[in-house]
Amino acid sequence: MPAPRTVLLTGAAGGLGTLMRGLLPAYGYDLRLLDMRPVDGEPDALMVDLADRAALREAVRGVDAVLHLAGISLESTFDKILKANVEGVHHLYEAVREEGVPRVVLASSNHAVGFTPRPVGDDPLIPVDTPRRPDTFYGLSKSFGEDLAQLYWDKYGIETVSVRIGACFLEPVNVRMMSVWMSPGDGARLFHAALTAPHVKHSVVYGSSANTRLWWDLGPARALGYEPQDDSEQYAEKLIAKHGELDPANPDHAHLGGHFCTNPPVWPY
Ligand code: NAI
Ligand code: 15L
Repeated sequence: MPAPRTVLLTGAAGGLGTLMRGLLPAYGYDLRLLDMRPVDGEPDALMVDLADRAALREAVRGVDAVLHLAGISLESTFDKILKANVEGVHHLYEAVREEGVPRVVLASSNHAVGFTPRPVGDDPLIPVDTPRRPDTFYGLSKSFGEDLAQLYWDKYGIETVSVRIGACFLEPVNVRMMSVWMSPGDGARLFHAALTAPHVKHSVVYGSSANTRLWWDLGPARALGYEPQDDSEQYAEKLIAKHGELDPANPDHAHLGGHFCTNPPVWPY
């Protein structure tokens, strides 16, 4: 596959979409933006709901790849998750198949494996082939997305990198996040690697920085050419002074998914 130039970025109005539409053009991409909401400062962005199959097909026409970030990004009702994240991702893959787009980079999430106990002490890092253990309907929809991506590779030869993103924000805001944090700069590096690596078939990788307190294996991401530059440890003193170290007796600290396992944040719409 030649290096993609024109990339459809879905979810462009969201937090991660906003960070990536700022950073990815420096890698030479011509981004086509899509969201169901207006995208600040981008009057040409396509306002399309993932429910609208005809509009989605038009949106993917002619692009070299899709970076699919759109969808519900927290817990919600099963019905809302079903529409946005299950039917929505199916509609996206159907559009991609119909229009012959060769590569998708899919925003999966650590919450597809959120009930996996976090490593403690000398425990090995969690591999990408650890059994799926979703911690929410949201995590379950990400698990579905990974399976759908595998199906579209096996059946139609559409390549996908499913990125189980940890938490991509400007800074980690709690002690768990020091283990799963992906700096925006590393996010752009990883998405660029996922868009350009040759012969990815369907690959699943974890998405985070090279954190000192990392919980999972970044080997598969590095195999795509990803070279993380950041480490959340620079925030450790401040965060530990504020919150203390992780407490093994606290259920919110027991699993990869943190408080999504106990009291997940709910999507507001
Ligand atoms: P966000 O909630 O800020 O943005 C999601 C965007 O998707 C919103 O702008 C929303 O309008 C759009 N959207 C939702 N439903 C849609 C629909 N039916 N049709 C069209 N657009 C729709 O989420 P964020 O943080 O930017 O995350 C982006 C993606 O990355 C999500 O898929 C999320 O699950 C995934 N992810 C993000 C992480 C992070 O740290 N930000 C961590 C793990 C996964
Ligand atoms: C996610 O999947 C969410 O989309 C994001 O908002 C963060 O909360 C992140 O996981 C996390 O695990 O912290």
